[in-house]
Amino acid sequence: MIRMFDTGRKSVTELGSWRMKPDFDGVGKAEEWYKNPPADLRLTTVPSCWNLELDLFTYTGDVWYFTEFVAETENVRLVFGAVNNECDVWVDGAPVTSHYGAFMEFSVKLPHVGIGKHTLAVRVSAYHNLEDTIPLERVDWYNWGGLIRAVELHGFGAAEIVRYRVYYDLDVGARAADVRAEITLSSFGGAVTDTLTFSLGGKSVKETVTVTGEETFTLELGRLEDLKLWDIFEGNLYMAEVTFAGDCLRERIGFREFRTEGRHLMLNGRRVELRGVNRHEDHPVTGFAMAPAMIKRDLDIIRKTGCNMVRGSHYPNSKLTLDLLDEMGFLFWEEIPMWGFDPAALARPLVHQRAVAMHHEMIARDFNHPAIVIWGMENEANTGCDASPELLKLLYATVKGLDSTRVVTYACNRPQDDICMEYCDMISINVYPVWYGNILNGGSPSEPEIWPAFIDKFEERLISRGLNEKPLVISEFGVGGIPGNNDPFAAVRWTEEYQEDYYRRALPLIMKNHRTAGTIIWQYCDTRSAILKLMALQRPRSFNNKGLLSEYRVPKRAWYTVKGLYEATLPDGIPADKED
Ligand code: ADA
Repeated sequence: MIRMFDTGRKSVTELGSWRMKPDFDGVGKAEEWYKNPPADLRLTTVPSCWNLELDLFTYTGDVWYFTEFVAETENVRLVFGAVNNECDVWVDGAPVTSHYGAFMEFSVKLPHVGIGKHTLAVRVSAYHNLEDTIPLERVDWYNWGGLIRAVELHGFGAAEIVRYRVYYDLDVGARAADVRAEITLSSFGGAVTDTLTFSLGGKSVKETVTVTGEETFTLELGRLEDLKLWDIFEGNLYMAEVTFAGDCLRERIGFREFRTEGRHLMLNGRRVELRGVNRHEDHPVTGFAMAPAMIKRDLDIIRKTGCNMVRGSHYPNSKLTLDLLDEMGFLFWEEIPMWGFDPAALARPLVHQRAVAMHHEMIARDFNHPAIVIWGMENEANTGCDASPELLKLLYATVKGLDSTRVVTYACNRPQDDICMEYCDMISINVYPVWYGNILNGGSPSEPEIWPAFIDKFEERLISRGLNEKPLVISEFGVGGIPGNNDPFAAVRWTEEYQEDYYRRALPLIMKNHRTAGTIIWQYCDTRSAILKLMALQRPRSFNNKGLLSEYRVPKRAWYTVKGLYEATLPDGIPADKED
């Protein structure tokens, strides 16, 4: 997986060349394709999304992938960047692992696999239902199936560094931090004794440890002084390196403090506000498997838009994206793909189990990234129903238990009947008062000027529930404008002029409102939507057209307006006319 730095691991091979076959009749397992692949395989490259094969656009059943790898070491680990959505993996015809859930990295350890050539078979299913999959089948994006991120072979000696987390207590004023690392090691069989080292910022700590199986060790590095803090547009990063038994792993760390203080968001001791866009990691010609240069260009455009943050709607992004966000100094909100759950789905134990597992995986992969300042637990679930508080209580406790250093939230689209807002640090609401009807009076047409009254009414509700001392972020809002549909004389729904007019009138009102701590526009660019009856009627061209840019990243009229308003507030996002 391409990263913005050398991870230090000596033996890593990306498995990019594969053959595949859609299993239209679902016979692959019975016919043991994992042992005897069928003869009529097609060529493919990985990462990729199979729906972009010319005949598989709407296919969501099983697809089998086959390749070979050469192990140059006795012990290896196969690392899957992300597979959408569910898969089984076989090596040399024997099952080695299964995994549920796209957008999450997972891996399988293969001790004593044997130096030489091996076969690898993967059955992938992009099946989603309306009951207990995460996400459900009903989403507002295109759920491209496949081996959507890189597959890698990592080689080892007797043991490996599985992962590590760097913790620090930062004294912002003194620019100094007390640092420790929690390092998870694993042996490939028997006890392995060696020196474990952890180095960061010119300091190093060593300890001789013995590992049998998988174990976690804590190493205290002590105090680092004269730090350059990580901040908005100041991607000050420090390389943290761990070595053990011939293995080495590097990650980049940034020192910063992001927290809530009453209704404010605080970065490195000062108040900041979020000026962001929601971004899907998606492009019509690659689906989720966006090439590095495309991702970099998206972030350059987002920087030009005047944003200081990005919400990774609605799933964990690629590691490269996170590296770039770290380096460019963007604040980032990362979330699991739990979107639009209804009361019945919210009550299902399997949903709870899957949501918890996804938070574990997301945080295990991404804990060290300084850009991530917010964890999102879900998006637009029915948080007014009885089943919701129990789940959010569980997820909030899970996330806080895994990481107490970040702000935790969920995006709520029913501000007036939500009953869960005690289970978050920051209140985030997705509201489309003009586009989908007037939230205040039940659906009558309204104008962008509705915003202050809407926020006041919501604030009254927060006060009545004793929840008004938390920051409030408008995590989604926007209207559709079809690219190239211009009419300055009739600026009606779906024209670029209508969309531009909305932001020109609404955005300053939301930004300067005393109660808001941020605005995250829906959305960065147009994205292909699911092909479901429900969506098709509201999604001309089969796209969600609320992008500031088209799906090919061409700015619409609204982009220029948002850019002007956002840029004037940079870097901290606080407008000059902010109300007290
Ligand atoms: C929701 C949802 C987005 C998108 C948006 C819209 O807020 O979270 O994914 O569907 O609505 O365009 O309606």
